Amino acid sequence: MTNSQDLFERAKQLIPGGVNSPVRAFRSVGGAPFFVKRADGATLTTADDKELIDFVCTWGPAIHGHNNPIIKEAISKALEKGTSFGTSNPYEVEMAELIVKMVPSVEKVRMVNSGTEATMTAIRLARGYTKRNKIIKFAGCYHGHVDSLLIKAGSGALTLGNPDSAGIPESFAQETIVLAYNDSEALKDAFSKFGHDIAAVILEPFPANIGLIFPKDGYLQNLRDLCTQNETVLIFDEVMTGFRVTAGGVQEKVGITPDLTALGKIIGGGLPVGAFGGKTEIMDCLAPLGPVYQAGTLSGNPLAMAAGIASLKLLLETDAYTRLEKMGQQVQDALVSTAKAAGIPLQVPQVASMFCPYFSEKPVESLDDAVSTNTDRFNKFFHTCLENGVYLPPSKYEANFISTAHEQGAIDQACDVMTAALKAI
Ligand code: KE4
Repeated sequence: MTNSQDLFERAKQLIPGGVNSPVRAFRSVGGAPFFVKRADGATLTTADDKELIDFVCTWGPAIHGHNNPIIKEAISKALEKGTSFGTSNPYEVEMAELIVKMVPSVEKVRMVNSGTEATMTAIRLARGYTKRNKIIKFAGCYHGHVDSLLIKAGSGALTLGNPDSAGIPESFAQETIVLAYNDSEALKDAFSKFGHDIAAVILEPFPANIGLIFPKDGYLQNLRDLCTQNETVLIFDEVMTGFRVTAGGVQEKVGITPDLTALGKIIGGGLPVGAFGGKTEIMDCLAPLGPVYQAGTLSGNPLAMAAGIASLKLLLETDAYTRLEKMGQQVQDALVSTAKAAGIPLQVPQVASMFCPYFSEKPVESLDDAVSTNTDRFNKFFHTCLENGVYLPPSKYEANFISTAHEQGAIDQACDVMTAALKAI
């Protein structure tokens, strides 16, 4: 009773949809999800003893691949001293020092246990600091399952076709203004209409929950200027892109400084984690110093901190980003050239170790563009790759991740499988 099919049957009796996170359910690509019993390097071993080259990388955290020996060693060293103390521990200080060093816009940081907690608290903090209620988010951006942000959300919400979740009171939704990403006119209109009522703008600077979309020239700078002019808090949700696209995230890459940043994934080395940080003036509004409350039993958990510290140090001490960029470009080149030769309309935006195959004639610059890409072709591509040992994210709205554990052999093999899958379409 331990193969994927049996496990899924048992899971469905007790866990809604048989999954603890909807995007794992394969609802948009079809078919039944597989279960994984172990993972090593770039490889997942399923409950059916099938080995897969993994491009999901547990949705971002596994930038050094799975079961990395140095991260594992860090966790077991911490484990010898216990799992959770309910008091502060030395790892939390080292983690804060690392984050502040790697992301200069973060002057102070607070650890939490998920990306959702990070964005949820950043919003509350911005509202408490500005004493304003309205926030702006962008259609298709996903910031975790926060009530005020599950409006026109991306990732699993979009995959399941319900970007507006049930259970959110209209009174909450009214405080959230949703704009189209990359539309500077819409931004200007919103600020001229609501200007000094807007507490915060939150966005994924490179939206990666509608696939992978890049800002038009000047778009982020324009947003930065409007927030400054209106004393609105600019929040970059870098839960996914932080430490992924560069050590300092998108903000380092594009040279735009947000007021607050939400972080997660990589800083936990695969264990539950989130963090948010930014200007001292804003962060000091947080309890116990200020009136904005936030708390967490397991925040700064020593095991997660030890794993995250090892993960960040590995990024600082190796030439990870050079290798990751090279592998990202190799995958993009292979897919684009094969699709061109086969006459298949395909876009493959790529940045560092993130890429996303869109079956589309034209470049994807907005949520509408992403929605209109060819879902059937993506699903065929997904399943053909999976049948041949390559696991891509089970939704056309998710980004693919490469890790430093994807040795050249795995990348070459994956490119062969993906290009063959393209031709098969
Ligand atoms: P978590 O609460 O899932 O740790 O983080 C939420 C979150 C916040 N911000 C961004 C930009 C994110 O991408 C996420 C979570 N990412 C999804 C994958 N696109 C997690 C996968 C899942 O929901 O199972």
